[in-house]
Amino acid sequence: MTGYREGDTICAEATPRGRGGISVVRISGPDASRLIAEIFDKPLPESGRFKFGRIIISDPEPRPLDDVVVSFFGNPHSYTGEDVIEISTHGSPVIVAELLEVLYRGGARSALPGEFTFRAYLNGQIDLTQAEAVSDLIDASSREAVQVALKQLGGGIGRACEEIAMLVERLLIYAELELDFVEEDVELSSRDEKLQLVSEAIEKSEAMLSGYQKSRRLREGIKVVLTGPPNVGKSSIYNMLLGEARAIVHKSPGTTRDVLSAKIVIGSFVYEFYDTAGLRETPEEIEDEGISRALRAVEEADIVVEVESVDLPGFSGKNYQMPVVKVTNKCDMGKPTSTDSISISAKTGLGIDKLKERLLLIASDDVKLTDGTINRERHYTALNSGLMALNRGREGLRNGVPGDMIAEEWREALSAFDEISGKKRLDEILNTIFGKFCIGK
Ligand SMILES: Nc1nc2c(ncn2[C@@H]2O[C@H](COP(=O)(O)OP(=O)(O)O)[C@@H](O)[C@H]2O)c(=O)[nH]1
Ligand SMILES: [Mg+2]
Repeated sequence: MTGYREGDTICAEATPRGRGGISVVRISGPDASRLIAEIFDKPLPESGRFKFGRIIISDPEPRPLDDVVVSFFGNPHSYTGEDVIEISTHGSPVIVAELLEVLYRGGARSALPGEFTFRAYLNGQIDLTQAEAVSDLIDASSREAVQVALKQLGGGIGRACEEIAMLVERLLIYAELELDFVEEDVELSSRDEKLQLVSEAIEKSEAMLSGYQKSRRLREGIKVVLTGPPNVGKSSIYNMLLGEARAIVHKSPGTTRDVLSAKIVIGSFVYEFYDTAGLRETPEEIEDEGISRALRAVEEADIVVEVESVDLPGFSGKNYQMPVVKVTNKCDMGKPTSTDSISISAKTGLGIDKLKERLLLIASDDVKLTDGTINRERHYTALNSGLMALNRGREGLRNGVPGDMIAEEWREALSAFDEISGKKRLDEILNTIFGKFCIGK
């Protein structure tokens, strides 16, 4: 288990350790107001208010420690759902250490990592996905990641799961009731009605799953594959984007045979670029393998960059599943013939910024995530197993499988959806989520 105890009063420094403008010490639990009454020279402010005053400690003679601001958030209108008091001191590690010492002596205990957030979860202030969002928000390293975490903090995932769970709950209730009346052969709802309920649940689950792919890309990198015939300058563009000569560039066609990849950051997105073998009809044997690898890379791409050059004009005319950016290279040699492509020169750097801008635009368009977008392996696994149970249940309904067996599928689906929002408090889930927190959160 997480090692958290409930019911006692915890305290910790909520700001990073060290010297600064202010430091904040946070206290949560039933003894919070008593602890402050013992050391603050003013009465506790009303809930939701703050008061400026002095901390005086007995050492054993009374001695002033610091002038502080005390904020009070009365149960249940606080982060944790308990009485919470935040003391803003001057940002000195010595003051903070002494203050904490006094609180320990008064009966408070040092909070474990993530324990404030854990209490918020226990007291129903937030669900598990929101607790994860708090940790994501603190860890976010790009603007987009902050956006995603903030959305999740709003509880959209929990609500989306709840919507699906309610559909499944109805199916389960029908199934259980019908089992009770099995002798009388009562049917509380028609098979069509049940099929409609489960289909709706399946559709919603699938929509949530597809959003996952996008949000994962945000963190792991957007796959951009350079493709086109040999010698148009794919490797040169790749090197230019990376800012170093990673791929071999040569005037003889068919130089690139393996797929190379490297990550770079454009704007606040991470892109993973792939340089591939040129696509041509009559290659040598080893090049043939390179070409099939190139084709596979294109299939897995998030964005395809198709390259032609002034001396070797012509695009493939292929239809791709993903966004395509057309690029005409070697514009230092003359004017391009096609008009719907970006003119660049890997030799002089002309137009490279335009290419980057286009890639940025595609990525930002692509990540307009909805409220219910899941973004963790944990969500994905649970959602997926819920979806599989729903599909099995639907098959069962269609094939006239006995009601008790179908009910089992609904139960499994329901527990999968509850697992995401944490309605079911599984020890191991709690450990992995709260174990990563820092103290004071
Ligand atoms: N003039 C000019 N030559 C280029 C440019 N980009 C590539 N090349 C030349 O075109 C040839 C093929 O380049 P490479 O990057 O190996 O093409 P790839 O086969 O598509 O990877 C090399 O001789 C490069 O020096 C460019 O922008 N301008
Ligand atoms: Mg090449």
